[in-house]
Amino acid sequence: MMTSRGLFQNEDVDKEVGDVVELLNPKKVTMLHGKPEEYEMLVSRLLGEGRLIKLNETTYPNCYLARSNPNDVARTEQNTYICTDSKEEAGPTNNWLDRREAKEMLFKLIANASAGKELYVLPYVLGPNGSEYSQVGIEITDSAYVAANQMIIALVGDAAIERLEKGEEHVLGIHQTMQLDPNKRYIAHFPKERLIISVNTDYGGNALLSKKCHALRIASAIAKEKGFMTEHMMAIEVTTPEGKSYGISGAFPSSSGKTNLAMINPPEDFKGWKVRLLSDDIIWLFEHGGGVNAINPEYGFFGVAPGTNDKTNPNAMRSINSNTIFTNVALTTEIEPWWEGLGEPPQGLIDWQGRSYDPKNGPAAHPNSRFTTPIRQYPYLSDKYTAAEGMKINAMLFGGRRTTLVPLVFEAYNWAHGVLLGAMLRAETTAAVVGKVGVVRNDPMAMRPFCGYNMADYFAHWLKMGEQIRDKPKIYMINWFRKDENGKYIWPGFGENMRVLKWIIERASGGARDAVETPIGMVPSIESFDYGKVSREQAEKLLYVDKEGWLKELEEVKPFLESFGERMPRELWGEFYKLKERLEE
Ligand code: GTP
Ligand code: SPV
Ligand code: MN
Repeated sequence: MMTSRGLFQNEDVDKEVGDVVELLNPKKVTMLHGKPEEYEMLVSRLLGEGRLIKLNETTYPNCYLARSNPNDVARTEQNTYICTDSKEEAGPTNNWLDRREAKEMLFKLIANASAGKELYVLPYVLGPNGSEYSQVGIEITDSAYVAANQMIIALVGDAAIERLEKGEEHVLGIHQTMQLDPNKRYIAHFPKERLIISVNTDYGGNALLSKKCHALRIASAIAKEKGFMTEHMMAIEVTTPEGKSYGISGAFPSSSGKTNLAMINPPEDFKGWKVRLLSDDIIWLFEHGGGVNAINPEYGFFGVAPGTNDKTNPNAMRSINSNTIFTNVALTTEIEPWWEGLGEPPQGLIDWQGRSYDPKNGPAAHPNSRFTTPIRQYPYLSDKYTAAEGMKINAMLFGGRRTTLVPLVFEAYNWAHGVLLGAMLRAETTAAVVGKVGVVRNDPMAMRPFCGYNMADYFAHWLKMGEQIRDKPKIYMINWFRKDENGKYIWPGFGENMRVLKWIIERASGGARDAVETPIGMVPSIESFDYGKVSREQAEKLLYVDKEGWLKELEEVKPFLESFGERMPRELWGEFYKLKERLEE
């Protein structure tokens, strides 16, 4: 048996990690210090095993294709657990396990799981190193694929080791590939223990533990204790031609437009406007100077490939053509990555499962295929990205895929009304999670799968934060996904979303843009709204408030809100009934 001590000088951390290593019983342990040679070592191992395919070095330098086991291509929420003392603490939206029983069961399951394998220890920092809001974690994994991806999406190595040696509080994540058996798959979170155990999966949010598991689920529980917020939000800094900057964040469910809005390329007629990216998926928010500021915990993108092209997202296309790991995309005869949205499928295409492409087998790239890319490659990164105090947020957006009912944009009357709109968010499911796609479900604040405690307490936490923040961001609901009778999107989206951001900025800064008071909130008046390419008739449709439809929506949302029972904040019910009354008038 190899020695499992001496990885860290700090005795507590050394024992904590050493005990896990001993239990997993690998043939070798490698600590990753964040060096380029280590990334190359992981890649060459994966190439040797056939787990990675090297892409065209001329057109895609240092890029690779990975193919997942077809049973392991998206997050599996049915296997995701919050492990606490009582089910009440996890709430009705989470799967729950007793934390003591779960720990015992899982530690039994992972005993000797790394036998004969190499284990990687990845200490990492989330957030700007040096920011008091940054956090440290350690992921222990037997997957070189996971380790390589982690080296892109978190700050792996010495910066974290230094902080761990000083005894800083941290999150420990244990990941074991095992047999990828979907029936024994567990993504288990222990907020009290600051522990994550993920087994029988090797994919994305299930296995890259710094992302959804740490930066959202565990960090959300820490945030509730310490008085900050962790959100499934993108964030950008928009600068007007007059040189005024506005921070805008947006929570949209998985695969519903965060990365694309974060990378927005303003249309031609937006001369002098600038957009800079802070985050494409997750932010942590805290009170700062009377307002609220955000930092991005992440160091890389793990973004959806299909739909990305030079028209929809030219800035992404410029960022992902080097130093990128593509997972589950298709492969051309030029040894370049390909996915739906890039035009006609080229001759000789190989699909995401390595078969000759045949439309009978479904799309060439998996609908949840992704790119893993260092954030520093993004050409328009905000200079606030590295700032310890982060970026001020002036407006927050909630939105999701809704074919009908929800207008293109409207403004909440106040913070509590906005929190209700967030709590009432419903959206069509996507390929980012295993299950039926296109089914409308409740996804409050786009956080349903990512809240590490009872969501009723999460709503209360939002209300409490509102009391602490004097200069509150305005809250908006948006919907890019309305469809016409033929099932076609009415709003062109992408760059055109800039027109909506412009209206929001003028509203949020107390500007002159006209708005109509409606029961659901302030809606742009058709005269004042710059709807760009769509016809006036279509724009009217997109801004229409269907009172009957909203009353039905309230009826449908009510049982969901009731499922939280007595824990549901009264103030939100108050807002709910005020909204209902306005609709009935
Ligand atoms: P996660 O990484 O899963 O959290 O997703 P995300 O919210 O970052 O979603 P992303 O921006 O990657 O978009 C997912 C899909 O929606 C892609 O196929 C995009 O092309 C498509 N999409 C994004 N924005 C728009 C839009 O404004 N209109 C339309 N019609 N589609 C969009
Ligand atoms: C999401 O599902 O919201 C993602 C992808 O951003 S994953 O990292 O797999 O969770
Ligand atoms: Mn996401």
